[in-house]
Amino acid sequence: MNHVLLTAAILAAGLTASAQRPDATLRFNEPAAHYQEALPLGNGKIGALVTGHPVRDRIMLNEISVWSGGVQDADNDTAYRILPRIRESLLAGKNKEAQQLLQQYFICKGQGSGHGSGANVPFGAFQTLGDLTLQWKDTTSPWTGYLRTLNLENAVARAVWQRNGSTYTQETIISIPDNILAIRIRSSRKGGISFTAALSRKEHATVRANNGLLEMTGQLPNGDQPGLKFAGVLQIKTTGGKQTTGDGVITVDNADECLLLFSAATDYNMNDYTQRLEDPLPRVLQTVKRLSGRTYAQLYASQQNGYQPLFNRSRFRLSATAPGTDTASTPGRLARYYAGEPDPQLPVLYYNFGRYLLIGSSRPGNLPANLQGLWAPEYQTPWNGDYHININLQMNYWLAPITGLQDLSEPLHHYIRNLVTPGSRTAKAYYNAPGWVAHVITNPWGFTSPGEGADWGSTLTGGAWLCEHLWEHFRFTRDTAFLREYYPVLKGSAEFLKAILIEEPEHGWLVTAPSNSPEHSFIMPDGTRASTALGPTIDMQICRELFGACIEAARILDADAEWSRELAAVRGRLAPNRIGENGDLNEWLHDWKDGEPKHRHVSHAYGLHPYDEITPWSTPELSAAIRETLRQRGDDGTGWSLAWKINFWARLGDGDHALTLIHKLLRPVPPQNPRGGGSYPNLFCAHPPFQIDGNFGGTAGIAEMLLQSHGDTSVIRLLPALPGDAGWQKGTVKGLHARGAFVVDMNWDKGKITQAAILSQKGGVCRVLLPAGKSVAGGKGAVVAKPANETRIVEFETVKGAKYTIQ
Ligand code: FUC
Repeated sequence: MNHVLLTAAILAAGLTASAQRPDATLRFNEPAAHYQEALPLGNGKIGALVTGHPVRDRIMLNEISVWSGGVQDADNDTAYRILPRIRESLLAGKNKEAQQLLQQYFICKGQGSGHGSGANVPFGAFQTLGDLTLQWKDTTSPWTGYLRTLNLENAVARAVWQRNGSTYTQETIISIPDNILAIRIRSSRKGGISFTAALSRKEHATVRANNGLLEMTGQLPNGDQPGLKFAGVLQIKTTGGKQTTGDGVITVDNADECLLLFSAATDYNMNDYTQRLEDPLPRVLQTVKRLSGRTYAQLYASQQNGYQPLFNRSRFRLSATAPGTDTASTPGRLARYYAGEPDPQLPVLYYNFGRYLLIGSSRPGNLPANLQGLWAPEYQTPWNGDYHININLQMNYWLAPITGLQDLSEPLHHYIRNLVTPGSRTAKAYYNAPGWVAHVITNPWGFTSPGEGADWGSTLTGGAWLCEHLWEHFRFTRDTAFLREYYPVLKGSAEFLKAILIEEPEHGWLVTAPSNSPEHSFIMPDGTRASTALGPTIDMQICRELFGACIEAARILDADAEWSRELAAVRGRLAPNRIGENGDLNEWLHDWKDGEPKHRHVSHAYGLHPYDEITPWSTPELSAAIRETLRQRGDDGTGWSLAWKINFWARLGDGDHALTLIHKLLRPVPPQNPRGGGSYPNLFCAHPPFQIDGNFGGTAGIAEMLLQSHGDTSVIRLLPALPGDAGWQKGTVKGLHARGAFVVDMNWDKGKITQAAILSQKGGVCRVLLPAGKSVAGGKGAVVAKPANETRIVEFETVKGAKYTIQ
């Protein structure tokens, strides 16, 4: 590429190279050839992946509720009868036999997830809505000076290029308040814009031109039941030139400027997924018509009002820069960073991108972010793009409370609540138990049965793990009304677990049965390989966490005193964490060998993160055992596995090791030949394939390196895991949240806090690990904690709305 031309193009577009913050811009010198190079935009409902091609531009469209399949009864109603036999086998140490029984009688009815290919079975799949393509009339002249950026500060995807002496600028936004995708195309030469726009979908859709608009409508497969209906509408407004509609296309000739508006909806009913809304087309037409009088500037202004307040709640900045990173392409930066060149702004960009993606894929009133957020160009999205609850959906939301986006967890909370009714049926069918259960795979149609493979699909603590997010929401916000509202969900999950626990023969501990440690297998001393087990460590940790949360919640809400006493007694009898012969934490009740020593799930470290019963300061021995477990597992893994490990090392207070994992997470993965975990050119996390959990988990991990507030007393720890790397020694972060409803801003230099401020949102006691030599001053300047020679925990009563300064 001619450098002079590139500079000219940038200047023509009113940008300067240095105006692009390396910590807030994704940048490419080419159009996207793969979706993992495209620029994602979203408002939590509509999503787009923009390729920005000057000849054949493809914008991949999504709507978060575009799910095939539908409500089904997948519970095997007589399964509970076999439960005693399964348990007997487990108690007799015949795990393989138990697993065979499980596979035979204790899986879901029907085809389950369709072995991950469920698009055309009742489970369904999250699918693309279709494509918007812009076929430019001029297919032959070359283009130069190409630049494509995604600016995370204003959520604008922009492509600029020169062709035939004209500079073209294409800007795309998706507005949160207006629920519209808007593309503005400009040409510096009058009459320079000629293209044909089409909406398309390979299956189950019809496109027609109607009154100058393009309408795409369709209905997805759901066996012999009616499937979900969807609709998308495109309108193009042109300045100059002319516009004609043809057979399912709109053609624009010689326009000076164009504004494309697109909106979409389905008949998925958020209030009751067993029912359908009315036909979505009239609703979408109404949205497009209502907005058709607006200029791009007006739409942009309203989009900024929707987006910026969310994005700006938290900013993380490192002072160090590396030359050239403000003009280098994102894939170029990934390659150089992985080769060991410094680019301290790249992890910051990752942090900003993670928050950007959550704002784009999770919006109150909608479904939660799925395995791909809401960006899926596929018809058979990998793993159905579903809601896996043995790590993945949970990981999607770890970043929300810490990075100031907790209100965007509402879709998750709503989703969890929706699992209660079907989960109660599943609890009866399989365990003859009260309360509710959800296993491993779930969908927006209320699927809570075990999956079709006993080895992976029957972990019975998926729903209970989700409950952690309800409790953590309370810990972060101290919102008692929320706790009251969701307490029955927590309680129902605890009631289920309490009812299904059995005594194991050796110590009389209470354990779950049958369950497994997510997707892992063990080798028993006699050489038996299996997955089905009594009381895998993670289950026990989840029980302790949930029961503890329920006991505490009942106390706060002044409810269920008797039940909560019973629960406390049961909690005390749960199988404890145990350290094995090799110094690592046991993953199962016994010190069995790992089926796969490098397995991606490190489920038994759940007690360290996300749960916090194990910490370096309260349980140093267990903490050391997890360190050993992590050493044995190694530093490689799928994308989300690497992300989880960042969080583990941050909680272990080892910033250097956390940075090693960040480095791995940023390993460039080519879309054409993806192998091993890392990042695609557009920073989408590569499992591979693309899975967004790694983006969100990685962002949460970075936040955990900067601020922690877990553990019994929720002590706020500033920079608990700052790496020794030169690039991290000076920085600022604002808007990180701590448990207890505190918001923390801080600056550091030479790796040490220079100043911090803690805003108390709700009042109450604040505990901080105060660095040596620092004091805390209250709102009116009064010193509430004096400096000391050593780092220590100080505790002070706060006033709601007041800010406390550490300096
Ligand atoms: C979990 C993981 C897999 C994959 C799938 C979607 O089951 O074990 O690696 O991420 O979810």
